[in-house]
Amino acid sequence: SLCKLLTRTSSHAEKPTRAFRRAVSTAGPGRRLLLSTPIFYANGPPHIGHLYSALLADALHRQRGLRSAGPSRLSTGTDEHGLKIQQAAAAAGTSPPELCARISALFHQAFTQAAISFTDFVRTSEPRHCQAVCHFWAALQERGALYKGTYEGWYCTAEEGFLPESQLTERVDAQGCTHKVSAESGHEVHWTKEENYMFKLSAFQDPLQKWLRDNPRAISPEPFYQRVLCWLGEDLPDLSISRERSRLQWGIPVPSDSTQTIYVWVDALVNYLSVLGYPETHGEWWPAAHHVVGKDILKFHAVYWPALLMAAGLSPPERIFVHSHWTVRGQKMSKSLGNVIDPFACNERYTVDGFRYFLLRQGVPERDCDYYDEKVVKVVNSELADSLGGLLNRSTAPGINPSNTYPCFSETCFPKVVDYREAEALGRAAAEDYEFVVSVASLPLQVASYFEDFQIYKALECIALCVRQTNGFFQRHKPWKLDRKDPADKLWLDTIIHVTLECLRVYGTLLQPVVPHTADKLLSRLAVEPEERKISSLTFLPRYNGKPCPFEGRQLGPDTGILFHKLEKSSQHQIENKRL
Ligand code: ME8
Repeated sequence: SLCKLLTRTSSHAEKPTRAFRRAVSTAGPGRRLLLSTPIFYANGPPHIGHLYSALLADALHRQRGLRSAGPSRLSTGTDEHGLKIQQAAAAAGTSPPELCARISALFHQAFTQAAISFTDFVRTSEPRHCQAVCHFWAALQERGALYKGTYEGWYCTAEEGFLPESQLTERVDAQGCTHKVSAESGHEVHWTKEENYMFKLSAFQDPLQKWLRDNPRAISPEPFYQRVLCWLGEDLPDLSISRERSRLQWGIPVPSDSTQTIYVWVDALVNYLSVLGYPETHGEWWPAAHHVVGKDILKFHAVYWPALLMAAGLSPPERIFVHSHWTVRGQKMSKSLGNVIDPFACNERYTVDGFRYFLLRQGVPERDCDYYDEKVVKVVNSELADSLGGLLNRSTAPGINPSNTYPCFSETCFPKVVDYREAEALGRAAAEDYEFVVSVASLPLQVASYFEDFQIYKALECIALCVRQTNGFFQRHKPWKLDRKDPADKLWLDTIIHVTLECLRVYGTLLQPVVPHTADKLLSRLAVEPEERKISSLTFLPRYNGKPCPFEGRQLGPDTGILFHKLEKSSQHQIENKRL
């Protein structure tokens, strides 16, 4: 195949090929997979950080569907119990159920609007979830993982957890009073003493270490894997997993002891099982689960959750994908700073695909990323409107392609060569055209490998680079200067357009998980039928290898409109969350 021939001459194709084989071997056809986002606290409306988590999971989910890798589900939802919600409802002068219903609906709406392809939306106040949590609790108890103990320590309501002295600092308020606060979040902590159920977390230090050592890809990207290994090297105290009901009524009661409420984190984590029908049908899916989480909740997912699962007789999830945070003009997003960015307003202003593209293209899981409006306009205009849209426009313009068809490729103009330094003497394509075609041919594998490693931004970077190269190819040969009436020129003109459309077809196919509407528009314009849009059956330039190209001679799609309208630069500095 072209791919084989070309990858032999391309050193950078080595890595994706290996990674892709690994991807195929661990995720073979028919294999089920649950992808998940965290479930979000129903104490405030969604912001772009929440949307980012959902987009990452959505892109993985859509990409998997296009690879025909097997049935997959994408779960998301809202986390509705706990002191935090109880207090937020009181502050808003409403009841917890009313607050949760309202906020949960906003998350549902935001994700639907952003074309998140979720298959399950779970609310922890639903009976199916409460039943799953009770069953999970009973499993922990039956297996001897729980005991009753008196717990005292500094409790942080905002983080819903006890914090050790090492994670605290002091803050002096305007009145000169000193308060103990969490060093990480800055939220105040209170000394709390109560009788709780304790989970024997300390007993899982060795099993957790072994699990990670045996599964080096369990937590990605690598720095987060190392961080978890580091935590597991330190003391791992037992965990308090219930609260006195007198202090916390808004939660699930401990099944055998109504004076206690189940700790909100145990409650929340079980959502990944309740969406799978635990305790009845989860076995058909679990442990094939990939959790997308923010770095703030890494310990809960990479230490507590696997330990709880092992204690309940289940396996840890297969993979945990961790991402960092969006800041706004260098500051943490927070309601008190009033700089929370509203996803509804962003989708409206930048379009759904424009904003999806921006977040996934600019978000780097390993490090925090800064958001500002001018950057969105710049990235989206240059890459979606100018580079990709411009390329489609130029290569399908009536002046260039009057028959409005997918033109034919000519082997005479672009002959198959072993050493492309000789190319120019044989046909009309130059050595750099062969090099460019090599990079497009290796793109699908490269993109698959980046998705597999949770580096979607790198996949998009590679695609953007190839789009630029295709524009360069088109520009270099100035097809508008060729004479369609001259038979030799016509062959070459058609070949230039054919190669360009083949490239666009590859980009459209690979971009489907990220910009589904734009990709659909692009592929429809290229007359690519829905069943021809799978990544698994993507071929590039088959005519180069003497194979037939099903698109050759096809009439192009009727929608000749602009692929992506340029966004207007705005004088308004920031989209603020009007809902707050
Ligand atoms: O922690 N940038 O819910 P939560 C990027 N209910 N992502 C961000 C972000 C930012 N600035 N801020 C938040 C909870 N996120 C629990 C989870 S799961 C069983 C229970 C995203 O509403 C990121 O994914 O505080 C983070 O982990 C999550 O929202 C926290 O959402």
